[in-house]
Formats: sequence, C-alpha cells, structure tokens
Amino acid sequence: MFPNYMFHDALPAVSGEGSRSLPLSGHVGFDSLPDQLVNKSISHGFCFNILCVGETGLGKSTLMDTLFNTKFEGDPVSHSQPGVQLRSSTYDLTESSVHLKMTIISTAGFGDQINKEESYKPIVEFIDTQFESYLQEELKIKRVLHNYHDSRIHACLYFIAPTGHSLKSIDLVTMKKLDSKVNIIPIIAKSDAISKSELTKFKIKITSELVSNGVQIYQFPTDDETVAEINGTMNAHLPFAVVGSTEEAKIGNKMMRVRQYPWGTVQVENESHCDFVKLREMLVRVNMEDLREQTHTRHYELYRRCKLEEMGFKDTDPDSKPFSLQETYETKRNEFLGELQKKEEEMRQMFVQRVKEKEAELKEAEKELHEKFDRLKKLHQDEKKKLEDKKKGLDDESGEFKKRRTATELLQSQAQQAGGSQTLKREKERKNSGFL
Ligand SMILES: Nc1nc2c(ncn2[C@@H]2O[C@H](COP(=O)(O)OP(=O)(O)OP(=O)(O)O)[C@@H](O)[C@H]2O)c(=O)[nH]1
Ligand SMILES: [Mg+2]
Repeated sequence: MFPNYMFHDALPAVSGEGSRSLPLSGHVGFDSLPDQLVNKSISHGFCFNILCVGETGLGKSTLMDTLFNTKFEGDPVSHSQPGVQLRSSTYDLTESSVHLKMTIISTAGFGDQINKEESYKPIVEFIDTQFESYLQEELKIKRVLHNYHDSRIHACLYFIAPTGHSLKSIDLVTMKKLDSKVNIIPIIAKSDAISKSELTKFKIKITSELVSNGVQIYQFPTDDETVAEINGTMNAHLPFAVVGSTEEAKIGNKMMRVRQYPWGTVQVENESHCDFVKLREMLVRVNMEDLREQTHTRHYELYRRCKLEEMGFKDTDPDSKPFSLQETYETKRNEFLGELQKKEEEMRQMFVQRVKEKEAELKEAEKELHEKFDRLKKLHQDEKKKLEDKKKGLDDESGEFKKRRTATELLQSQAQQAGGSQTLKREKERKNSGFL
C-alpha cells in the first residue's frame, strides 16, 4: 500500500471556498454532454399531458385538434351529465424524430349541474391521483421511473366562456382550487363571438378578477435570456383569446384553417384575428419543457411535501437539527409500538372487565333461577299436600257411601222379604174366607 500522502497532489485541493479550477491543456470531450443529454432524451421520448377544463361545448376538442393538427377522438358530451367526469385519451405523436406520448384529459359535464359547488372536486381528485401514482413509484424499492408513464398534468387549459362580462363564480372557484396543483393557462374560448373592443375590456376584467381573488395562473418564464423577451410580451397578452377549427379554405394561395360565416372568414392562424398562434407558440414551441419542469419542481414537490409531512416525515427536529429518514422511521416505529402496547393493555383491561361483568350477570341469573326453583318447589309441595288431603277426604266419603249403600241394600232386601210373606198370608186368609 502507498501511504496516503502520495495521492494528495493528484486530488484537487478542496478549500473552504469550494473546488479549484484547472485549465485543460487539450480537448477532452465532455463538452458533448449536452448532446448526449439530447440524444438520450430523444431516444426515451417525451410525454406531455394537457387537461382541458371548460363548460360543455366550449370548443375544447376542436382546439386540441387545431393545436396538434390532427383529429383526436372524442364524442360531444350531452348536457345531462349527473356530475363532472374526466375523460382521458393517450396518443403517440411523432414530429421529425421526436416521439411525444400525449394525453388529453377533458372535463365532461362541467358547468351543467344545477348545483355547481362541487364541480371542481373530481378535477382536484384526478390531479392528486396522478401525483399519488408518481409518489408511490418514487417510494418503491425497485423504481422504474425512466420508463414510467408519467400521467401528471403539465398544463391546464382553462376555457372561459366569451361572455364579455366577467368570470363566472364556477371559474374563479375552480381556478383557485387548482392553482397550487397545476399550471393554469386561461383562454377565452370561441373568441370570434366577441368584438375587438369588448375583448380588450374582457381581458382586463378577467386579469383584474384573477388578481383580486388571488388566483395564480402560469406565467411564461422570463429567467432564461433566450426566451425572456417573447415570454415577457406574451404574459401581457394573457388570457389568450382563441378560435378553433378543423375546416380549411384557400386564402390567397395557401390552405388555412378558418371559420366561415355569411359575413366573412375568421382565420385561426391570423394573429390579427385571434391569439391561437400565440397559444401554440407558448404552449408547444417555447415552454413545453418549462411546463413539465414546473409540474415536477413546483406542483409535484408541494404535493410530495404535504403528503410526507402528513405521514410524519420531517427534515429537522424541533431544535432545527437535521432529522434523517431513518430517525423518523425509528421514532414513528417506537410511537406506533407504544400505541400498540397501550391499545393491547386497554383491550386486555376491557376484556377482564367484560368477563367480570358477564360473570356477575351469570351469577345473578343463577341466583334468580335458584330462587325461582325453590318457589316452584314449595308451590308444588303445597299443591301436592292439598291434593292428598282432598283425596283422603274423597276416600273417606267414598267409604262412608259404600257403607251406607250396603246398609240400604240390606234394608231393601229385608223389606222385600217381609213384604212377600205378608202377601202369602193375606192370600191364605182370602182363600179361607171363600170356603166358609
Ligand atoms: N364560434 C366558434 N365555434 C366553435 C369554436 N370551436 C369550436 N366551435 C364549435 O363549438 C361546437 C362544440 O365544439 P367541441 O370542440 O365539440 O366542444 P367541446 O368543448 O369539446 O364539447 P364537449 O366535449 O361536448 O364538452 C362545435 O360545433 C364546434 O364547431 C370557436 O372557436 N368558435
Ligand atoms: Mg369535446
């Protein structure tokens, strides 16, 4: 073995300030790391999940078809849904050599019930369920996060009805409940139904209502220099007023997506007609990765933190000293065992108490039974004695009766005998007198 000091010079000196910088005397190759990362990401593919929240028939499906230039499946929803449901479909899309697994989730029946108070609940539950699945995967001993199908919602397009007035209370309540869980991008749907001047006022009104109600919507990031300018400008255009259409028509010499009316044509991709292009730029081309990142680092992190705290985990003890997972586990385990013992003891005590009570109850019942038996026995003896006395009386009477009957019979036979001899005597006397 070499003594340790032999290696000291080969190691970068670690001082209190951090690591030492060394100049390279030639090309090494780690400048290809970003390329390696890109190649790896391309081979893995990406996933992106969009949640469309909005009243039935507000143009959710049409906008998705328009955004991704395809026809996703999805039948229109009837207005008679008993509650809000979330319908999800996953598609594999490919552009150049980039694969995107995209899931579109749409609310069905949102805003159709008379009582709309609970409409946000199924949406919140859905978002939490996706976070929970991810957390469960993370907590597994054998994790397969690299090919785990991440179903967490990366962007929530909130469709606002083009009323030109103000936000409905269902919109404010729902957005408020969702803003800490998902990146909300509010959009004014079917904005061809609203005039230019009304739209400007409507946008201002919506923004001020969101601010006054403390609703946090997604802001396009301005910390990255390359996109800071465009994102900053776009933030000022929120909420985007969009028009969707799958119908195409020739404008000039180009086929364009349009909505045709008797009085004119709305071009979906014309920025002076609507903000569709702005939405597509911001959502897909510029900020898709930021939306994915924000979902993981902000919203999921918050869910994870709350969940782990709920489970009793913490990073520091009451004295702000680091508290490891192992310590938390041991503390929780001891707490649990203590509680278990306490419960066991309580149950044992309760069992003994119950046995005692039952024993006393049984004793009482036995005593009552004995008393009843004695009472019945005495009653029976009295009855028996009475019957015996009665029988004796009857026997005596019967003896007496027999005696009397015998005497009567004797008297009767004697009387018969006496009666017979007198008749003979009278006959004899009659005969004798006839001869005379
Ligand atoms: N004027 C106008 N109509 C639109 C727009 N987008 C969609 N529509 C029409 O609105 C109707 C409903 O559109 P969908 O895309 O099915 O609406 P949805 O929100 O998906 O409806 P459900 O899924 O049934 O809740 C269709 O007739 C669309 O052609 C738009 O931007 N402006
Ligand atoms: Mg639809």
